[in-house]
Amino acid sequence: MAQSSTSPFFSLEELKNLKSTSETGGLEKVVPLIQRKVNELDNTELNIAVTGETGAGKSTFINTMRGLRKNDKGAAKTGVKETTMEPTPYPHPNLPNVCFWDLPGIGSMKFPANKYMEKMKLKKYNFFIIVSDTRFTENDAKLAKEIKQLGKNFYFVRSKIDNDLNSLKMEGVKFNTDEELEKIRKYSVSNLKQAGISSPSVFLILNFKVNEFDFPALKETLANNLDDIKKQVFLLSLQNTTLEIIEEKRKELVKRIWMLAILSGAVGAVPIPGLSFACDIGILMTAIIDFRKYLGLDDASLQRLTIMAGKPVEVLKAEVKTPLVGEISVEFVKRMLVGSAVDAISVAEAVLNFIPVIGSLFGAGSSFLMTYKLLNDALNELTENAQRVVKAAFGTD
Ligand SMILES: Nc1nc2c(ncn2[C@@H]2O[C@H](COP(=O)(O)OP(=O)(O)OP(=O)(O)O)[C@@H](O)[C@H]2O)c(=O)[nH]1
Ligand SMILES: [Mg+2]
Repeated sequence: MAQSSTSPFFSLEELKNLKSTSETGGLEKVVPLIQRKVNELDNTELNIAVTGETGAGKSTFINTMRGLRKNDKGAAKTGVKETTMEPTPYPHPNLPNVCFWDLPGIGSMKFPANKYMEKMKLKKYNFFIIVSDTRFTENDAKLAKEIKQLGKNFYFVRSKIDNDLNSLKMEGVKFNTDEELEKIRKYSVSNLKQAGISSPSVFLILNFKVNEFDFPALKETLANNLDDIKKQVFLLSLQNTTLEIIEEKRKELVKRIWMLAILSGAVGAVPIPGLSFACDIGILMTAIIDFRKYLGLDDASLQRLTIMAGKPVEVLKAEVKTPLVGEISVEFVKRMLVGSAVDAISVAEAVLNFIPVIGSLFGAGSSFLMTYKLLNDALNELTENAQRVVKAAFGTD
């Protein structure tokens, strides 16, 4: 049973619990359990602290992670001397639960390091990014040790790699880029080791190029070190800059479909006038609207991608060929349901065999199955569109 490879959002333990609850109390008894799980996702907060010395590139990094450039609405100010000594929150434009916090570097404070730790309330952050555009300082290391004491993760980011390479070019030096990068990495690591960090990993990035140097590896590492729900939220917040990111998002959204389908199945029979089966249209409409936002197909996301990719928005919009980005009305979803109904029965057996625990909860033709089928189709269609957009944006395959 390839249960873990499809990873429905519930653990086996939870499924067994759902099953026994429904057997003793009826399906309606499981609704609050599932609703709680759905809410857990929507309410999960992720607070990411970005710190480092003045001018290191913190604000630029935060903007890039949010898919923004300095002149965009809501972007953090860059290239100016920060005057605020307070942590400044920058919520993600699509997922405001994901928040980046701009923290002044310890060195920029007029008070001693231990006061800094106190004032910055380090406990509230899920993990820390420590940025430097030159060498990491004693202060950076001191902060990392403090973070470690709190049992949290920290990541060293060496920004402005382009400047290093440009300087070599200007000096007329013949060089091999990979070798130079390795030198910078070794130098940064030995810096940090000297300052007492045992095995630091350093990510070399250029803040304006999300697909170059260690930027992709950084995002992957950040995601992989988060627990299930936080990982999902983080992944969904990433801008669609590679096909891999889209695939990761798709996998997370499949988990969501399972949950919504179970919810719909359990809330059950909301009869739909004109249709021969029951389904919760509200769940479907909300899911489609959410999915296209997570997959970067809403207008605002496309606009942001335009800026990142340096391509006109028309070029990206031309790749979006699905009515799913239009207005999602009750009538629209009904038409989709009618279209899905025919083959829903044919997938019924496959799905129900695949997840026997759920299969025994819901029958063929149920609201569970219709929701599962319709959202899967919608997700596949949106994913294909998102893939075309990212190819057009970055010319990748
Ligand atoms: N070439 C290059 N310039 C960068 C990079 N990242 C940031 N910059 C520039 O470096 C300058 C400082 O960047 P900020 O993001 O404002 O730095 P900061 O750490 O927020 O600075 P403070 O808020 O003053 O502490 C700006 O002019 C940025 O455009 C990079 O990766 N490469
Ligand atoms: Mg700044």
